[in-house]
Amino acid sequence: MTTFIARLKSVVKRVIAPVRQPNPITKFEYSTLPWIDKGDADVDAFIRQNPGHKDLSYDLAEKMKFWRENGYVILEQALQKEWLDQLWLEAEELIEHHEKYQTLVRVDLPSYQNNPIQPIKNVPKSILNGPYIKFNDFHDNSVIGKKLMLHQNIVSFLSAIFDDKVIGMQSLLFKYGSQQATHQDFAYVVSEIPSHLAAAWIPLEDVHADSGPLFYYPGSHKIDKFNFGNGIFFNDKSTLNPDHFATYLDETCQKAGLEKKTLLIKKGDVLIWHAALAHGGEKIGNPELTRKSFVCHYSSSKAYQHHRQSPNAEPIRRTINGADVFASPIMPDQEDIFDAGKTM
Ligand SMILES: O=C(O)CCC(=O)C(=O)O
Repeated sequence: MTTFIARLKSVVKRVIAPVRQPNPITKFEYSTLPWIDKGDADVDAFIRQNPGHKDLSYDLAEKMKFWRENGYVILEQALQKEWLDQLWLEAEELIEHHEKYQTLVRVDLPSYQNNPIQPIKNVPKSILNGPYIKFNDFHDNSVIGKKLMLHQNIVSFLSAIFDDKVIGMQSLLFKYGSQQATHQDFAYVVSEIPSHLAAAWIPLEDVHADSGPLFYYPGSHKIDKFNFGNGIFFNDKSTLNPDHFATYLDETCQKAGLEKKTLLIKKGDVLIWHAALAHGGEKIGNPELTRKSFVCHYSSSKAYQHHRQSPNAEPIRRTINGADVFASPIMPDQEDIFDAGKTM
């Protein structure tokens, strides 16, 4: 009898389990795409209906049309250089007196493999001053970081492509090139609607070709999504890994005839890219060369309603240029400790 019941349970499990498994997500759901990614997107009609976008350093309609086809835009000389210098000055203070600060850094070195995310005070200065470091969410600590993240020229573009209020989700600060393999951000930076995601790459100095510049494949935001074995997001249930993802993206872009471009922009310019633009960091050719940069990820108000580190709490919002960024729920006492940006 016991064996019969055990066998019956096992049959029921085999029949029921697949039914219970939610279908893995293998593409962006068409109905939830930002309007500009839909087949009938009419940029000129949008501009006519939303005439408020004035005083920008670029032609919004032209940039939006370029975005729809290529999955990125470069806004030339859109950011004040004094703001960029101030941000890097603060980064230098953060490194120099790291024992005073709690900012989290990611260390991509074998010795940190088990615990790559560390409070900055625990990481030696020699490591902080080298490659393999990403400073996480420094905008939490810095007024100028927040002002750059939600700069009018960036927010105006993003609010047009989302047709919604923009939310600054997270940021990374780099001293050297990341050398990161080809990827698309939606697999790692997950908003509640995965297609409602974009990023800005802000150089804090002119980019040198040997410093490990960012590379990207224009048009790659339209290729079929990679399946990690459990859908389009990479997590602990995935059976394939970021190396497989990179190989798939490089091969698929090559087969589709998409050109690989290197980002050699100047301080003051900004690159904004689509959730699904394939991109990565080139190998560093000259280890003496820095590639100081600030990378911000964004979503829309509809798609990002709670801070990822506190999904059940109402976020504390800071509003700049009509866009929001949520205060850190884990380090409230570290918010805006670098406040020189207040008077800039
Ligand atoms: O700056 C880089 O080299 C890579 C940044 C990046 O790929 C990202 O933040 O998604």
